[in-house]
Amino acid sequence: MGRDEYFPDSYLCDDWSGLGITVLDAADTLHIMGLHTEYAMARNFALRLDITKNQRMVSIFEVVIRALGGLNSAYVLTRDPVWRRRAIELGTAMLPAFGTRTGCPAQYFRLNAHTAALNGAATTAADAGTLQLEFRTLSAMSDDMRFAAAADNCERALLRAMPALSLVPGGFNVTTGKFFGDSVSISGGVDSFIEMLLKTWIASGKHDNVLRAAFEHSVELVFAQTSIEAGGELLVTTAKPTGDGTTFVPNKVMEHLSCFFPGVLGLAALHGLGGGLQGVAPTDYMTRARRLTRSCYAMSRSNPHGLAPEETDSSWGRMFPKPSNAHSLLRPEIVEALYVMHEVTGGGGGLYREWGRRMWDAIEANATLSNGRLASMYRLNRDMVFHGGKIHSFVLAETLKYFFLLFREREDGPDLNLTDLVFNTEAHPVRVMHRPGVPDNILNVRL
Ligand code: DMJ
Repeated sequence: MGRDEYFPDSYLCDDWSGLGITVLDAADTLHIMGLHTEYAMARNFALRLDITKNQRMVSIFEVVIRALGGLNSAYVLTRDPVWRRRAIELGTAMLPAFGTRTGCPAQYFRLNAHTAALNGAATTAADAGTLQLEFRTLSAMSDDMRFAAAADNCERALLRAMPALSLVPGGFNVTTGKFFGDSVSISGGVDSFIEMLLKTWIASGKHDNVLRAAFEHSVELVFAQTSIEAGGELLVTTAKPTGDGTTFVPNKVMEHLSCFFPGVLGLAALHGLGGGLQGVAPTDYMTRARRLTRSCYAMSRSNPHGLAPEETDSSWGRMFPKPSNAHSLLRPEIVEALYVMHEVTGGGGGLYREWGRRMWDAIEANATLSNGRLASMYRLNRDMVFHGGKIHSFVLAETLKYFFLLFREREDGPDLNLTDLVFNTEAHPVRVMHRPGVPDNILNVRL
């Protein structure tokens, strides 16, 4: 126990961070599911974990969303000080990374290094723009404002650099403070930057209106620049600029990663944006969220195996797994959308559970090995698939958690309603509310 991620068909492990990522990422899932023995093992692991001597070169983004997010949530849900202790150590190990010219960390950083020495200034909007919620939460947990101040400073650099007339391209240079890239989309590299504009606004007690305005503006640009209709579905894809750079031509390929977006729109509507929950106009968030959730679910029906591939291509009038990316890592985004839509629609007449049931049945039937472990699936575009690769920690942190929450009755287990909490991009919940006496734009996380 304690290696990062495992290969389900062997005893091999992947160990890229030395933090036992799967354990930290899964601890709150174990608590929420009431798996007491496994939760106690995870806690015991955290008790013995020495973060202060770890000098691995890691992706700041992955460590923040999975390890710090996991530690924060485990503390918020259980109040057990061991999680807080480790979260503070981990945040401290990462703080020097913010010492760049813009205040945003480079993509990779050596833990516990004392300078932000760069081995490349290029990062992405998502990498740099998905730190604020976790570091603000850590400040609330520790009463040490350095964490929130560092992440807020970076977020300001990103907001200053956002182009007025187009979605942010994926790349961001932490030295020049400029975005770069030759296409726009809301998939990998951009996704959680947009997600966190909304969620950090909610977590600020809805006071940090710069974040709200940036989110609302981005939503309109998503539909103006990257969305298409194909085969009766509404899709969000990748678009290239033409001419003067203000007109965009979207392709017909949709990424699984982009399916975080309907859930985000549903959550925004729950919090009163885009016409609110009652919105029925075509451009209201709820209308768009319903349509996009259906399209995301359709990705799982794009092949006879019932799992959604990394990418689908709708160039032939209906969705097919894109041959070069026809595998499933059991990613969470579609079931995440089903869960949020189930919650915000008061059950949605059972529709989202029914879709979730079919997706779960396909996982049980097709993505489970004879040893009972889940496995990624390759070649969903063919009749014969094969299993392989590792199980990413997000399968336990997110995919299984969202399936569980979709099917559980609200009164079973911790109260996780979407009005009082937000899930970070890795499905780690923190409770939110304005804290009197604390400046609105710094910290409003209720613990
Ligand atoms: C997760 O680690 C997070 O949701 C992240 O924002 C992007 N996607 C993976 C899972 O697909």
